[in-house]
Formats: sequence, structure tokens, C-alpha cells
Amino acid sequence: MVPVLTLRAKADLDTNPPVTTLTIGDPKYVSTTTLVIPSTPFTLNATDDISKVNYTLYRVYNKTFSWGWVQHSSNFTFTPFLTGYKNGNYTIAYHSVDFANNTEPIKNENVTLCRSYDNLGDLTGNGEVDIYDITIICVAYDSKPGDPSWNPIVDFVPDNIINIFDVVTCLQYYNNKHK
Ligand SMILES: [Ca+2]
Ligand SMILES: [Ca+2]
Ligand SMILES: [Ca+2]
Repeated sequence: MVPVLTLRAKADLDTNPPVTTLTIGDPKYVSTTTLVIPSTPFTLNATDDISKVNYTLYRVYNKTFSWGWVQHSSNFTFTPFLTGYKNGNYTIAYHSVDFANNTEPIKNENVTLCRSYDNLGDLTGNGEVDIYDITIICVAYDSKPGDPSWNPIVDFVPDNIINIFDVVTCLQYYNNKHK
């Protein structure tokens, strides 16, 4: 006869922590880093083998800035960069805890926030608009959505093609520093 497991008994058997996956939606551009903009959605999904996921935690930080941990009790999508963030590199840290109190080791994802729609033009997130930013536009030149080189983040003039108008828009901010 198979014993009926109560939730408590299930928790006693559970020794594995949950597994949390971070998915970064569009628009984003993945090169040496992952470029994101304020409207880029981040989704955290957690699964657990036995006692199920109790809660998921995440925080956003860099060298000079840190949120505290934010807790959710189910899978969720969030846009972490809406207000108060300058262009630059950030780490999203996240993990989950199950009902047996097994805690997943913290996972980290590094992203570069690029407020291209604020027309700052700093695509690399190093605090100034320079030749490296222009290079990112050139890589995507002539591309449309669906092309391998398409990069929605450099579509400064948002008409679904990367062309000279996008380059010129970025060039208007050339040498701008915004640290
Ligand atoms: Ca578990
Ligand atoms: Ca730059
Ligand atoms: Ca364009």
C-alpha cells in the first residue's frame, strides 16, 4: 500500500532546492554583454521537485547602487530599470526557497542598461558616447526585424530598419558623458 504523503511529510523528504530560471525578453541585444532598455521584461520561473516553491527573491545592484531583495510567491515578470537607474552595468541576483526551506544558491546575470530611447546613445554603458557605440549600430546596419544582425536597441528612429538616420541620431550625442 502506498502511504499518502501529507505536505509535512513531503517537506521532510525534500532535500533539493528549487531551480530558478531567468529569461530576458525583447528588446535586448546579446553581444559580449546583454544590452537592455527600461522596457525590457525579465521573467523568473522557479520549479521544485517535491515540496514546491515557497518564494523567489531577486535584487538589482552594481558597484554604487543596490536594491534590497524583492520577494514574490509565484512566477512573475518585471521591468527592473524603469526609474532611478543610470546607464551602466548591473547584476540581477536571484534564487528561490522551497517549502522544506531548501535554499537555492544565488544565481547572477549581468546586463548593461542602455537608455537608447532617452537618446543618450551610450550603448556600451561605459558613460560616454564613443566609437564603440557607433560600431554597435554599424553591426546592425541595414537590418530589419528577423534578420540575424537586427538589434532593436539601436533603432533610435523607431521605424524597424537600422539606417543612416539611426547613426546620425547617435552621432548627435557623440562625446557626451553622463556619469
Ligand atoms: Ca525541493
Ligand atoms: Ca559607450
Ligand atoms: Ca531606424
